[in-house]
Amino acid sequence: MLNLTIVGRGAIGTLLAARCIEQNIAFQMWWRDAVTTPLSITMKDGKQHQFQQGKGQAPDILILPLKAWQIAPALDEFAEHIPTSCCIALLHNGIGTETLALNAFPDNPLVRLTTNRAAKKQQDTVLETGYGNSQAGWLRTPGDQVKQETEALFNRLLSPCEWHRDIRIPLWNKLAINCVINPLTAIHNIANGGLQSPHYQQLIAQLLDEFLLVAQAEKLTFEKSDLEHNVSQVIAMTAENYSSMHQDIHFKRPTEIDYINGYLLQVAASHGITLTAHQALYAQIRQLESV
Ligand code: KPL
Repeated sequence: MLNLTIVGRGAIGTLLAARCIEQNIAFQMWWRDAVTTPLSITMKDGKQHQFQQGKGQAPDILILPLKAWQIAPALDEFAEHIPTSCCIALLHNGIGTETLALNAFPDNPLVRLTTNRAAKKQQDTVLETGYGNSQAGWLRTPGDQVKQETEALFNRLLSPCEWHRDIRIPLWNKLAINCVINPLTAIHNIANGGLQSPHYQQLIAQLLDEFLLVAQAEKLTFEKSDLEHNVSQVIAMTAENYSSMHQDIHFKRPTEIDYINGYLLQVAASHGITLTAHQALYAQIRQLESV
């Protein structure tokens, strides 16, 4: 049986641990030794689970369900302790940690995931807030047997989970959603559903136009109507929820802006493209982070 290790005390990591219990998958959680309080989660169906720090067996699969900005320090921390056979899985919003992981672990299999499952955390208590599908793709593919076992495991853990030959497509699709909903809800201090107001429609259209310019420069093909549909569908389906960036600003935590609008701005700059609307949101979030 594969030894699955989930790193950190984040909302999505805790949700994965609960999914392991539901799916009868053996796992351990790793977090800093100094933290001794258990983590607890309440699922949408009302079931509750509690977790303690694991025993420290060497993992076969190491999942990093962390904030994007926590990935670089985590990679540094694990680089020396993880065997080359261990599969490293990155699961976070935004884009930009993939090359870091490929360089930090030059021989390990690497998988990149994104999920629409949702959970939120306050202190040591997590609440499952939404169901959704997940997308996955290999950044570095292992041999056939490990590949099949790993894919089967993620299919159970994050079901329904769709595997892509080019993970960039689902990652950019999610980026389009996050680079609209996350900064706008954080700046205007509203739940996702607040973006249904006519007041925001022109700006949302401009943000998507700018996104498309960069995607085209990267030779990634998206239809504007699909992006508009996806953004409004997520807004409607998560209307009552507060976005992760809203929560980060609210609780005075660092945001993932550098991996969302910041990533888009960086790719745009590499093509000589200026994005006024994304630049303005980026500056406003940076300002909010500093107060
Ligand atoms: O991924 C999200 C987030 O909050 O980070 C969305 C899809 C915007 C849901 O709130």
